[in-house]
Amino acid sequence: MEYMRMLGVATLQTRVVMLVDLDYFFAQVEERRNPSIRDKPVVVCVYSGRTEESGVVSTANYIARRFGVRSGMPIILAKKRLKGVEAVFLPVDHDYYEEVSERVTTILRGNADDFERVGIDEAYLEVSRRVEGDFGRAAALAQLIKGEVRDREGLTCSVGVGPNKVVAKIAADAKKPDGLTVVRPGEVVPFLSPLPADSLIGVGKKTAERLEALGVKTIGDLANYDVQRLIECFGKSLGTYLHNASNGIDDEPVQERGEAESISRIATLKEDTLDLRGIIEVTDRLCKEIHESLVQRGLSFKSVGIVAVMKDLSIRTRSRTLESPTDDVGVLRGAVKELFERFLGESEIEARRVGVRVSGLVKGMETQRRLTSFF
Ligand code: TTP
Ligand code: MG
Repeated sequence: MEYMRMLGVATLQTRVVMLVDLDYFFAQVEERRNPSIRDKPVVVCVYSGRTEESGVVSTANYIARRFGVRSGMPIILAKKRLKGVEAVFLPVDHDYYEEVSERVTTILRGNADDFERVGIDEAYLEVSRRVEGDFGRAAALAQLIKGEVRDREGLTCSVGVGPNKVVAKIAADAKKPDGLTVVRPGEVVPFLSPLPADSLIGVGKKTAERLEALGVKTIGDLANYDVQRLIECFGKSLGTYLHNASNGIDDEPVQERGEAESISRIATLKEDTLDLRGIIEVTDRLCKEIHESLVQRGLSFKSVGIVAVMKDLSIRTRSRTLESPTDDVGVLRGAVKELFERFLGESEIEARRVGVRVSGLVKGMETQRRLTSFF
């Protein structure tokens, strides 16, 4: 082992991954800004402007959730549920939440070997090296991080710790708000088995319905389902993923998304839709434009991302990192199609605008090959 280390060869050790998710984020930031609303139901809204009350709920604090208020619900319905209660309705202040999010990101990044922000209030931290594969130390580190976020930003978060991203994510959802759930490698299967199949990332409403038709309700059912049949039903990529993830297997790396250097294009759809074919028609055009720009600049990309601005104006993003950089427009189109396929399967509301982004940009592979063959 020592000898391997001397040679600089990475030794195999248990991975330890954390998912940190801020609690009722937008509403919690509003509570912190104005602590006098803390004991009341707080509902943060995206007002569409058509009438005074038209629009949807972005998020709500846990007091409001006890009255049945949920993200994505029409404001009118939230008001109905809170009738007779002294509740606070506020408009979203996205720029402010983004600022807070960036400061939290800095705290989290400082506690990770590798870091990946996945949304405005969520990030993966690879901590394998700093805790030397020890889950007890990881739990202590998670408490430390929660303390730092609380002391410096006045916010609570929920943390999941597991041997990979899939497990960490589900663990973080297991106890909220202000939760900490640690799932050691030996506990993964019993932890996952009883949970509904749609607790897995990537299993949205549609996929869950199709699984249910196959008699698959829990992650345990999915883990025991024949992998070949899953591939027949869902295609190679999703089928293999469902099989592995339900068995607690996932080796997706935690990695920074390289957002600093990226090329992106976005377009508004003719009508709000969830139809894959219509969306792909638009994104194929965006891919072509991005490809042109890449060729002009002699660049290859390592990551592909999609963005969707939904009917309620919320913004959703997904991305994938490739095994090696490429400038192939076919690979780009394929990755975008796959990401949208999975994303649309999970989404309940229609998309209004869609976009494509490539990042992790490096100088073109062709150039590199030519240079190497020169010597
Ligand atoms: P989430 O982390 O999904 O939700 P949350 O942080 O409000 O609550 P939880 O305690 O369950 O983690 O989303 C993060 C933020 O994204 C949320 O505060 C508001 C915004 N958002 C929307 O605008 N619309 C939506 O439909 C959802 C789900 C979130
Ligand atoms: Mg959250």
